Amino acid sequence: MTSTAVPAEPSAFSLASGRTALIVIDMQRDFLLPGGFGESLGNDVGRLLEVVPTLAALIAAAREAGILVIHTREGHEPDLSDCPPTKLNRGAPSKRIGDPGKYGRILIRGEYGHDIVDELAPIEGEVVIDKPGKGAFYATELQDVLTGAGITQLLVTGVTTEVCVHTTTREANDRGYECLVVSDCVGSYFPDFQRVGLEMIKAQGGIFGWVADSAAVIGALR
Ligand code: C5J
Repeated sequence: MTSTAVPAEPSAFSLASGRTALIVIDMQRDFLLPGGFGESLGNDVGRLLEVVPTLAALIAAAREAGILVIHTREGHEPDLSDCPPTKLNRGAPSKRIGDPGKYGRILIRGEYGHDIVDELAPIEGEVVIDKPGKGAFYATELQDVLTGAGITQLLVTGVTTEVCVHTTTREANDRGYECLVVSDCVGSYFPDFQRVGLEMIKAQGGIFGWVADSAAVIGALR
Protein backbone atom coordinates (compact mmCIF):
# COMPACT_ATOMS: atom_id res chain seq x y z
CA MET A 1 0.00 0.00 0.00
CA THR A 2 1.32 3.44 -0.95
CA SER A 3 0.38 6.69 0.69
CA THR A 4 0.48 10.32 -0.39
CA ALA A 5 0.72 13.29 1.95
CA VAL A 6 -2.11 15.80 1.55
CA PRO A 7 -1.30 19.25 2.96
CA ALA A 8 -3.99 19.60 5.63
CA GLU A 9 -4.71 21.00 9.06
CA PRO A 10 -3.78 20.40 11.79
CA SER A 11 -1.17 18.18 10.09
CA ALA A 12 -0.55 16.44 6.77
CA PHE A 13 -3.07 13.71 5.98
CA SER A 14 -1.59 10.45 4.77
CA LEU A 15 -3.89 9.33 1.92
CA ALA A 16 -3.68 5.55 1.62
CA SER A 17 -4.25 4.20 -1.86
CA GLY A 18 -7.08 1.68 -2.11
CA ARG A 19 -8.33 2.42 1.41
CA THR A 20 -10.10 5.72 0.84
CA ALA A 21 -13.70 6.50 -0.08
CA LEU A 22 -15.21 9.85 -1.01
CA ILE A 23 -18.50 10.39 0.79
CA VAL A 24 -20.89 12.99 -0.64
CA ILE A 25 -23.51 13.87 1.95
CA ASP A 26 -27.07 14.91 1.10
CA MET A 27 -26.50 17.05 -2.02
CA GLN A 28 -30.26 16.80 -2.56
CA ARG A 29 -32.63 19.12 -4.40
CA ASP A 30 -34.72 19.59 -1.25
CA PHE A 31 -31.74 21.20 0.48
CA LEU A 32 -30.17 23.02 -2.48
CA LEU A 33 -32.72 24.25 -4.98
CA PRO A 34 -34.50 27.60 -4.86
CA GLY A 35 -38.08 27.15 -3.65
CA GLY A 36 -37.25 23.87 -1.96
CA PHE A 37 -37.40 22.74 1.65
CA GLY A 38 -34.14 24.43 2.67
CA GLU A 39 -35.22 27.77 1.31
CA SER A 40 -38.70 27.43 2.81
CA LEU A 41 -37.05 27.28 6.23
CA GLY A 42 -35.68 30.77 5.56
CA ASN A 43 -32.23 29.67 4.44
CA ASP A 44 -30.03 31.14 1.69
CA VAL A 45 -29.55 28.12 -0.59
CA GLY A 46 -26.97 30.06 -2.62
CA ARG A 47 -24.42 29.17 0.04
CA LEU A 48 -24.93 25.47 -0.64
CA LEU A 49 -25.07 25.87 -4.42
CA GLU A 50 -21.60 27.46 -4.33
CA VAL A 51 -20.18 24.07 -3.39
CA VAL A 52 -21.57 22.24 -6.44
CA PRO A 53 -18.90 23.03 -9.09
CA THR A 54 -16.03 22.43 -6.66
CA LEU A 55 -17.51 19.17 -5.52
CA ALA A 56 -18.21 18.09 -9.10
CA ALA A 57 -14.49 18.55 -9.85
CA LEU A 58 -13.49 16.54 -6.78
CA ILE A 59 -15.90 13.74 -7.66
CA ALA A 60 -14.47 13.66 -11.20
CA ALA A 61 -10.92 13.42 -9.82
CA ALA A 62 -11.94 10.65 -7.42
CA ARG A 63 -13.60 8.69 -10.22
CA GLU A 64 -10.50 9.05 -12.35
CA ALA A 65 -8.32 7.86 -9.46
CA GLY A 66 -10.57 4.81 -8.95
CA ILE A 67 -11.73 5.95 -5.51
CA LEU A 68 -15.05 4.57 -4.28
CA VAL A 69 -17.69 7.32 -4.31
CA ILE A 70 -20.55 7.02 -1.81
CA HIS A 71 -23.56 9.34 -1.94
CA THR A 72 -26.05 9.76 0.87
CA ARG A 73 -29.60 11.07 0.87
CA GLU A 74 -31.51 12.12 3.97
CA GLY A 75 -35.14 11.09 3.81
CA HIS A 76 -37.98 8.87 4.88
CA GLU A 77 -40.41 6.20 3.79
CA PRO A 78 -43.68 7.57 2.34
CA ASP A 79 -45.60 6.41 5.44
CA LEU A 80 -43.06 8.21 7.68
CA SER A 81 -42.66 5.06 9.78
CA ASP A 82 -38.92 5.77 10.04
CA CYS A 83 -39.31 9.39 11.11
CA PRO A 84 -39.55 9.88 14.88
CA PRO A 85 -41.93 12.58 16.20
CA THR A 86 -38.92 14.45 17.56
CA LYS A 87 -37.85 15.06 13.96
CA LEU A 88 -41.27 15.27 12.31
CA ASN A 89 -42.64 17.99 14.57
CA ARG A 90 -39.93 20.52 13.84
CA GLY A 91 -40.28 23.61 11.70
CA ALA A 92 -43.27 25.50 10.32
CA PRO A 93 -46.40 23.30 10.51
CA SER A 94 -47.10 23.50 6.75
CA LYS A 95 -43.51 22.72 5.72
CA ARG A 96 -42.68 19.59 7.61
CA ILE A 97 -41.18 16.36 6.39
CA GLY A 98 -43.80 14.58 4.28
CA ASP A 99 -45.73 17.75 3.44
CA PRO A 100 -46.13 18.74 -0.21
CA GLY A 101 -43.35 21.04 -1.40
CA LYS A 102 -42.22 22.52 -4.69
CA TYR A 103 -40.34 19.33 -5.57
CA GLY A 104 -42.80 16.76 -4.20
CA ARG A 105 -43.33 15.55 -0.66
CA ILE A 106 -40.51 16.97 1.45
CA LEU A 107 -37.64 14.55 2.13
CA ILE A 108 -39.64 11.51 1.05
CA ARG A 109 -37.86 8.73 -0.83
CA GLY A 110 -38.81 8.54 -4.47
CA GLU A 111 -39.80 12.21 -4.71
CA TYR A 112 -37.95 14.53 -7.10
CA GLY A 113 -36.75 16.78 -4.28
CA HIS A 114 -35.27 13.86 -2.34
CA ASP A 115 -32.84 13.01 -5.11
CA ILE A 116 -29.36 14.37 -5.74
CA VAL A 117 -28.87 17.47 -7.91
CA ASP A 118 -28.21 16.70 -11.57
CA GLU A 119 -24.63 18.04 -11.55
CA LEU A 120 -23.58 15.49 -8.89
CA ALA A 121 -25.72 12.53 -9.91
CA PRO A 122 -24.24 9.15 -9.00
CA ILE A 123 -22.97 7.00 -11.86
CA GLU A 124 -23.23 3.25 -12.23
CA GLY A 125 -21.27 1.38 -9.59
CA GLU A 126 -21.42 4.13 -6.99
CA VAL A 127 -23.09 3.51 -3.67
CA VAL A 128 -26.19 5.48 -2.62
CA ILE A 129 -27.07 5.28 1.06
CA ASP A 130 -30.56 6.34 2.13
CA LYS A 131 -30.44 7.53 5.69
CA PRO A 132 -33.28 8.55 8.01
CA GLY A 133 -31.02 10.46 10.38
CA LYS A 134 -28.38 13.13 10.27
CA GLY A 135 -25.51 10.67 10.56
CA ALA A 136 -24.79 8.32 7.65
CA PHE A 137 -24.23 5.28 9.90
CA TYR A 138 -27.52 5.35 11.83
CA ALA A 139 -29.96 2.73 10.44
CA THR A 140 -27.98 2.27 7.22
CA GLU A 141 -25.65 -0.24 5.57
CA LEU A 142 -22.70 2.19 5.47
CA GLN A 143 -20.50 0.32 7.94
CA ASP A 144 -20.94 -2.93 5.96
CA VAL A 145 -20.16 -1.16 2.67
CA LEU A 146 -16.95 0.33 4.07
CA THR A 147 -15.85 -2.90 5.70
CA GLY A 148 -16.56 -4.87 2.52
CA ALA A 149 -14.51 -2.47 0.43
CA GLY A 150 -11.58 -2.35 2.88
CA ILE A 151 -12.00 1.36 3.47
CA THR A 152 -10.22 2.98 6.43
CA GLN A 153 -10.29 6.65 5.39
CA LEU A 154 -13.05 9.01 4.32
CA LEU A 155 -12.90 12.19 2.29
CA VAL A 156 -15.99 13.92 3.64
CA THR A 157 -18.03 16.39 1.55
CA GLY A 158 -21.62 17.62 1.25
CA VAL A 159 -24.15 19.52 3.31
CA THR A 160 -24.66 20.83 5.81
CA THR A 161 -21.30 21.28 7.47
CA GLU A 162 -22.56 21.60 11.03
CA VAL A 163 -25.33 19.01 10.81
CA CYS A 164 -25.01 15.91 8.62
CA VAL A 165 -21.32 16.40 7.77
CA HIS A 166 -20.44 16.81 11.44
CA THR A 167 -22.63 13.98 12.69
CA THR A 168 -21.21 11.59 10.10
CA THR A 169 -17.60 12.65 10.63
CA ARG A 170 -17.84 12.40 14.40
CA GLU A 171 -19.29 8.91 14.25
CA ALA A 172 -16.84 7.78 11.56
CA ASN A 173 -14.01 8.96 13.79
CA ASP A 174 -15.46 7.00 16.72
CA ARG A 175 -15.68 3.94 14.48
CA GLY A 176 -11.98 4.23 13.67
CA TYR A 177 -12.03 5.94 10.27
CA GLU A 178 -9.58 8.71 9.47
CA CYS A 179 -11.65 11.59 8.13
CA LEU A 180 -10.45 14.42 5.92
CA VAL A 181 -13.18 17.05 5.54
CA VAL A 182 -12.79 18.99 2.29
CA SER A 183 -13.36 22.62 3.25
CA ASP A 184 -14.63 24.00 -0.08
CA CYS A 185 -16.79 20.92 -0.76
CA VAL A 186 -18.91 21.26 2.37
CA GLY A 187 -21.54 23.94 2.79
CA SER A 188 -23.73 25.57 5.38
CA TYR A 189 -26.62 28.03 5.16
CA PHE A 190 -24.83 29.96 7.92
CA PRO A 191 -21.35 31.46 7.32
CA ASP A 192 -20.49 31.38 11.03
CA PHE A 193 -21.44 27.72 11.32
CA GLN A 194 -19.31 26.92 8.25
CA ARG A 195 -16.27 28.62 9.73
CA VAL A 196 -16.67 27.30 13.24
CA GLY A 197 -17.75 23.87 11.99
CA LEU A 198 -14.45 23.46 10.16
CA GLU A 199 -12.49 24.88 13.10
CA MET A 200 -14.05 22.34 15.44
CA ILE A 201 -12.96 19.37 13.34
CA LYS A 202 -9.29 20.27 13.28
CA ALA A 203 -9.02 21.83 16.78
CA GLN A 204 -7.16 20.13 19.62
CA GLY A 205 -4.77 18.34 17.28
CA GLY A 206 -7.58 17.18 14.98
CA ILE A 207 -10.13 16.14 17.61
CA PHE A 208 -12.16 14.23 15.04
CA GLY A 209 -10.46 14.80 11.72
CA TRP A 210 -8.37 16.79 9.29
CA VAL A 211 -9.33 19.68 7.01
CA ALA A 212 -7.92 20.50 3.55
CA ASP A 213 -9.25 22.20 0.45
CA SER A 214 -10.12 20.39 -2.76
CA ALA A 215 -7.00 21.63 -4.60
CA ALA A 216 -4.83 19.87 -2.03
CA VAL A 217 -6.85 16.66 -2.28
CA ILE A 218 -7.02 16.66 -6.08
CA GLY A 219 -3.29 17.32 -6.21
CA ALA A 220 -2.68 14.21 -4.13
CA LEU A 221 -5.05 12.08 -6.22
CA ARG A 222 -3.19 12.78 -9.48
C1 C5J B 1 -30.08 19.02 7.68
C2 C5J B 1 -28.32 17.90 6.52
N1 C5J B 1 -29.36 20.13 7.86
N2 C5J B 1 -28.10 17.14 5.46
N3 C5J B 1 -29.60 18.00 6.95
O1 C5J B 1 -31.17 18.93 8.18
O2 C5J B 1 -27.41 18.50 7.07
